[in-house]
Amino acid sequence: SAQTQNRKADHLRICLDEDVQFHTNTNGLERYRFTHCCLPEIDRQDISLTTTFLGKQLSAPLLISSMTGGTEQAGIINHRLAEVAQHYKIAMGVGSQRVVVEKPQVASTFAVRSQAPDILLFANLGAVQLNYDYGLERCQQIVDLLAADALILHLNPLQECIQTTGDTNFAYLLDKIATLCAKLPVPVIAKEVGNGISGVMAEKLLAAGVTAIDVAGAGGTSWAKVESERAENPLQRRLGTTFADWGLPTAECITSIRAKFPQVPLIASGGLRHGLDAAKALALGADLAGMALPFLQAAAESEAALHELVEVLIAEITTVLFCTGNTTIEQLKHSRALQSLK
Ligand code: FMN
Repeated sequence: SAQTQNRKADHLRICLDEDVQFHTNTNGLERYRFTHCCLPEIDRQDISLTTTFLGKQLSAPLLISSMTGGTEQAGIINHRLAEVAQHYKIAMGVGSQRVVVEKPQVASTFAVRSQAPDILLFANLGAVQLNYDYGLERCQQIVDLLAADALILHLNPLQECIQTTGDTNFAYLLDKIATLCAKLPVPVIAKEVGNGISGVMAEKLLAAGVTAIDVAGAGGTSWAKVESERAENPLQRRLGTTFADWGLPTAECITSIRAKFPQVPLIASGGLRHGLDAAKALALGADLAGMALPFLQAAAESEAALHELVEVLIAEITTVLFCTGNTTIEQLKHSRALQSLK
């Protein structure tokens, strides 16, 4: 557990101080452009970003992606994130809760529900832990700690390859996910960590009983790079460098999953860096837009920086709606305002 805590501390430090983003591979959204409407004929004040996801109302289709917990600094960050999520009524995830099961005294660094009673809140665990002694009981414990609305199971095969003592037994995991989905009373969301979920894999996960997908595609934070920075042996450092740009661009994941599954609750994340990216992802069919690194950077700075970030994101999405002549996110999605450039 000391090892798990050190890893969490390293992740925050590396993500805040080093260049950890994809370089050559992008989120794919630059291949799209909104058709500008020179005469929207709506009042900008009438625009509403209100959205419903997994039965809960949000004031904007935004998610603070799963990041941290388990150390003092992580606790401060989670509590700042929860405060801003509650203030703006947006969704939030916490980082992997494996550390709590190993070390129950760090529970308070995750326990943000009392501070954010109304938000859509996601628990988090690596799916591979289901092959390492995690079953229904521990998953329920993780959900209960947050009074979470859903459990995110993250899929991170590449990250585990580059971690010094990574958990790389992914055999028969889909069956275990299916068993968990059948028994856990809250919905399960399958999420990557920045390498993307293809249409084919989404189909398998949904057939296993997963309720929603968060694509967490390529183009933003590269976990191969993060783990390469902290890897102890040269082979893994080199693996991380070689695979720094591996993965499916976020835009491709969204379009391929949406084409197969018109109704499935779908989260876009991975390399979204402003409200224009978020709006493009929504227009491509996502229901929520998630961001990790931008929220971490703001949270490390101050609560004021976090509030400013959310206000900017809301203003940017609102401006897209205004300049495409749409009053709601639902209208935007059906507007065909987004054009593919190739
Ligand atoms: N994803 C998880 O599902 N569980 C985690 O515990 C987790 N820890 C993270 C820690 C940090 C410091 C950051 C920056 C990201 C973490 N992620 C984790 C991945 C993010 O949720 C997200 O999928 C990924 O960073 C891509 O989004 P981005 O480009 O907006 O950063």
